[in-house]
Amino acid sequence: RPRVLSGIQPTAGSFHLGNYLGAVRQWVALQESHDAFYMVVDLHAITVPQDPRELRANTRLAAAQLLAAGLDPERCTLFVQSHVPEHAQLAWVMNCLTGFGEASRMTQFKDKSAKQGADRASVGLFTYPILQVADILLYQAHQVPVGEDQRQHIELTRDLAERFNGRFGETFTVPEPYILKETAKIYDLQDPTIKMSKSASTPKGLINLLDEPKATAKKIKSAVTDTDTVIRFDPETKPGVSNLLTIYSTLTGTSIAELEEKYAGKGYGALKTDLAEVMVEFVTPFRERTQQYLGDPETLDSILAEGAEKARTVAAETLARAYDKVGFLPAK
Ligand code: AQP
Repeated sequence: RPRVLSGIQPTAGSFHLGNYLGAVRQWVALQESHDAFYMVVDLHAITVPQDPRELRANTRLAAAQLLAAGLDPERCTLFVQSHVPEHAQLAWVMNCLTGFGEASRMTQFKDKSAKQGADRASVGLFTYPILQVADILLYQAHQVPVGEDQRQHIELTRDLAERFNGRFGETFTVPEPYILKETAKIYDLQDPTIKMSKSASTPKGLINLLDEPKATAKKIKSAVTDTDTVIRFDPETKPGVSNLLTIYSTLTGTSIAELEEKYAGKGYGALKTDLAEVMVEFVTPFRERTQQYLGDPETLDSILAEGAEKARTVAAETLARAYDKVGFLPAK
């Protein structure tokens, strides 16, 4: 079975619809066909200031949401990044292989550091993509299911894997991004030209899966569309309507063409009312399942402990090979 790896940050509490449709949904599907490793990336979460208590709670909450979304510990390896120390260890080696200019070209760092003020941004935020390189290479992942915003980081991973292999001999699998065109980028409901994101979106533009279903329905109903009335998938000229059609189509398994036909001659109001209902039907059981997993922290922690043990077996083997290749003296 080919291997996949991906991670999600435990920073915001609730996952948003972009996280789910862009990434987590694919994780659930891929556990059936792939040897899948998924993690809550708490090391990445401290690249911006964090409250320790919140981080701990959000790490469990992220794991509970992944299980609620359909990850099955019998079918995939689910773990917390900091439980596997090899991530930080391989990241150091990868740091030493990355050019300063190369790391400086990462657009996500540029955006995020600009928002924080260049002097406030941590060195950890700067080297974040390199930790991500280590995350992926440790598991010899063939594919990495992510949203479009991560493409550049996967490119960096490929470059560094090839560089390491070229310099020290075949060690790492060179991974491919796994990005589904339809859901690669879910857009903000109020500004459908920017991606839905926990940091850039306004509350009305962002759907948090754990919000009150009623509030979520309201956000769908007040989503920005356009002055036209035709329901047609055309991201260039009708980004708002197209975004709603993408969400609707993915959550129900109905094709966009069928939706266009279904709503031909009807107004945006009808589309939004129905989509609001679809959303409520989706988030209601999701919230309940998340609460169930959270209500039993012992089971949750033991799932994560087992996951970490499985992950460490793979990670330790790769790290040992990489350490040997770069010339570290083995510890006796
Ligand atoms: N709008 C989106 N459309 C499609 N995929 C998305 N992802 C995030 N937003 C969208 C994908 O979700 C996965 C987890 O990403 P993350 O751990 O970076 O989560 P996040 O920090 O909560 O994502 P945000 O909202 O994008 O954070 P900020 O605002 O900090 O930039 C990834 O695979 C990502 O591609």
